[in-house]
Amino acid sequence: MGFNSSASHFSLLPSPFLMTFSWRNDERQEMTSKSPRAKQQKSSKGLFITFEGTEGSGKTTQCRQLARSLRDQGYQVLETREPGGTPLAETLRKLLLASSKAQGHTESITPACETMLIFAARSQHIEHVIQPALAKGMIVLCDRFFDSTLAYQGYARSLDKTFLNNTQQFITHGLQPHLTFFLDLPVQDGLARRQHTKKLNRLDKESLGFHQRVRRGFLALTKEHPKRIQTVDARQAPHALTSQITSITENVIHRKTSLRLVQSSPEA
Ligand code: ATM
Repeated sequence: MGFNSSASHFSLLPSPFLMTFSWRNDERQEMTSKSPRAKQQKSSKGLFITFEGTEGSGKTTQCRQLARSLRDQGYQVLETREPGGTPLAETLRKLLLASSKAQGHTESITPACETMLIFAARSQHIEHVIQPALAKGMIVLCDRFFDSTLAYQGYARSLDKTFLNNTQQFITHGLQPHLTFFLDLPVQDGLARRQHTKKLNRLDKESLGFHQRVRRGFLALTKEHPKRIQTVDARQAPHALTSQITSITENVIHRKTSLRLVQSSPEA
């Protein structure tokens, strides 16, 4: 044969893989130790914490409680969320979460379109909000991040996880949370809580099977990243959960001596 086997292998793959392959090479070049982006990543002084969980697990409340507790200790804290966190990303969030009927049409959103809107929103969020706050030495608390993409789009929608990981690398240049809380709750308990608390969005209305695949996805991720992802039992009373989360965070702050966290000046 007049062509080598690896070239033929790639030519048989669908086009997103081909893009992924070239992004990987670009990334390798970009992240060499002398590149500006590698320096930017190394110079990040702050602490990046994410909250993950299935519907109704209470992560938004816990994120807010942790922010309050850290601010009481003098830390500068940024609370944010995904999808969203910037004006443009919040506009993309609306497109993602409203039903097509609410948007005045009947066109269903494809899994690929859903995924790309999430990554587009994340790119804006990282560049304009997360990285600048980390560079200042702030603690960034983010309600959902890339583990949600793997759980919802990867495990529940069955999109290719290698493609998702490579696209994440392409937009984040390697930025990863230092610490992630996974608030674990049986799916039916969470969905029952949700019925009472908020207007359901397009993803809330997915089938029970979908939400169960999401939870299984998160559980698989906790096994893959046992150091970064701390699983907490979301069936506990909210105040007990807050104390557990606060104590884990304080341990991480004290252990990571390389952090240069900014403190608010005491009030006069
Ligand atoms: P919250 O309900 O936690 O605000 O999140 C909005 C939705 O966005 C959530 N589903 N519901 N219901 C999960 C979904 N989402 C993804 O599908 N992929 C992602 O990467 C992120 C960040 C969120």
